[in-house]
Parts: sequence; C-alpha cells; structure tokens
Amino acid sequence: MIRSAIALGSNQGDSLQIVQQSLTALAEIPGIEIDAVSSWYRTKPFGIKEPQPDYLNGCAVLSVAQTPEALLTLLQATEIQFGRDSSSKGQLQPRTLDLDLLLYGDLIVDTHSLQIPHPRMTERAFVLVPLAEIAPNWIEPKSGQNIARLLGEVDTSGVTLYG
Ligand code: PH2
Ligand code: MG
Ligand code: MG
Repeated sequence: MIRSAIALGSNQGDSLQIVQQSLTALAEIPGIEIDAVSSWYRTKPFGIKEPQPDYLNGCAVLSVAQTPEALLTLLQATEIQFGRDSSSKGQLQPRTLDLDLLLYGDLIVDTHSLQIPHPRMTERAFVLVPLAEIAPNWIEPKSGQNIARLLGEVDTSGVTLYG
C-alpha cells in the first residue's frame, strides 16, 4: 500500500455531512484505507473572483493499493456520487464536493490529466493547515520541504476551525 494525501472541500449543500459521508464511501472501496482525518475548517474562497460561499475544507491520509490514475478516477466518481456537476466548465463554481489528490508517496507525476504533487497545494492555506495536522513531516517532493515548513510561508487568516 502507498500513503496518499487528499484534500476535501465543499461549499454547497450540507457540507459537513457530504465530506464525512464521502470518506465513509472511500473507506468502503477495496484497496483504500483511511489512516487519518484532519479537523474541519471554514475557509474563505481562495483565488476566486466572484463572490461565493465559504468552504468547508479538510484533508485525509489514505493507504491505497491503486495506481495514482486509478485513485484519481475513484475520487472523481465519488465527487459525482455526491452531486458534483460533472461538466468541465465551472471549475471554480461552488461545488458539493471536491476531492483533490495532493500527494502519493514521494512520487512526482506531470501529465495532462494528472499532476502530483497537486500544483497549487503549496500556496493554499486551506490545504496546508489541515494537512499539517495529520502529516507535518511529509515532504512535498517538488519543493523538497515538509508540510509544516510550507505552512509557515502562507497567510492562514482565512482559515478557522469549523463549528
Ligand atoms: N478550491 C478551489 C479554489 N478555491 N478556496 C477554498 N477556500 N477552498 C477550496 O476548497 C477551494 C478554494 C479549487 O478547487
Ligand atoms: Mg480543488
Ligand atoms: Mg478538484
């Protein structure tokens, strides 16, 4: 099994229920085990120009038997299962569920359909705050720096504990 990290996000519908149930659904897939789940955070929309509701964000560490490509396909299927609009436009529209593949061991993948580590994770406090809770020592292989160190370089003011 390979250790992999994912980010969860939702800013439409019953977000807390959606992210929690999506983890239950992922745990039921053969070859996927959930090793750690972060706290949930309420976060200001980041990098989006139009006004949009706050997000609920968190991260999970998984052990997976799947290849990165197969894991991505399963994450996308789970997004759709939880009501994600499958049309490709509206990338930055509000969504019921966004599951992003962040890290897969220390692998670097750079293809059209898949980039690992997630190319924007190092600038996103809404990813680094929860990820640093559960995987502070994991080295992001492109920067060569661990998650705790990367967290020290971003503005975390838009990220607060949920609830
Ligand atoms: N996801 C994005 C863009 N901006 N901002 C926050 N706060 N949370 C997200 O999950 C998020 C975002 C693209 O997927
Ligand atoms: Mg995303
Ligand atoms: Mg996504």
